[in-house]
Amino acid sequence: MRGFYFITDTSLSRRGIESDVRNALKAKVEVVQYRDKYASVQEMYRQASILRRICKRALFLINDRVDIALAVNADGVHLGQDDLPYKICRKILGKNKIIGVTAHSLEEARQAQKNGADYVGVSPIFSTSTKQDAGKPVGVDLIKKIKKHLSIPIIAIGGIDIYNAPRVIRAGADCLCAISAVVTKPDVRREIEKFQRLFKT
Ligand code: 3NM
Repeated sequence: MRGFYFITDTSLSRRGIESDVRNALKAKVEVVQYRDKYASVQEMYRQASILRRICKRALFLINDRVDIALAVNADGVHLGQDDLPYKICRKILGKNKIIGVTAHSLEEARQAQKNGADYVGVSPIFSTSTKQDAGKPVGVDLIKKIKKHLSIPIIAIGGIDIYNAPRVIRAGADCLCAISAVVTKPDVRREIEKFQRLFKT
């Protein structure tokens, strides 16, 4: 895993999440995560089915919902610390699906790797208004610390924009996600490509 990790946001999107995902794929993202904290289960299923069909070459993950992931044959799920426990999700999904876990500390990251998580999401790096309950920023130092102790990929998220992204990458993030910095802009593809270029320098 390397480069920009795309996460949908229905309320911030200018042109809708389907258009955003198509643009993210044109910008060659390797991972697309469907995240919607407000949609009904039926709406989630409908949206996720559409995105599943679009994401042929990228990994398609679902935030939180193992049931939706199974229903649309997604490639895996992303779990927060308050979601279903990792071990239960692994049992339900089987060993071939991807499970990523959010960590706010070195201890949580270590536990995630020990459990068998495929990657760890480190968050929130900086302060963000996109997720109300994101908690206190952990800063790029936590990325450095986790990089030293873990071997699974690190995905950085929270308050990242094109200006602070170089620090995030230098700290050791394998991927980064920026939501408001891309989906609120008129040209989503171009914004993501700016981040993608940072990984090549
Ligand atoms: N998770 P933006 S912060 C989806 O802290 C999400 O776990 C977070 O949006 C966490 O790039 C976040 O606009 C939103 O700050 C990130």
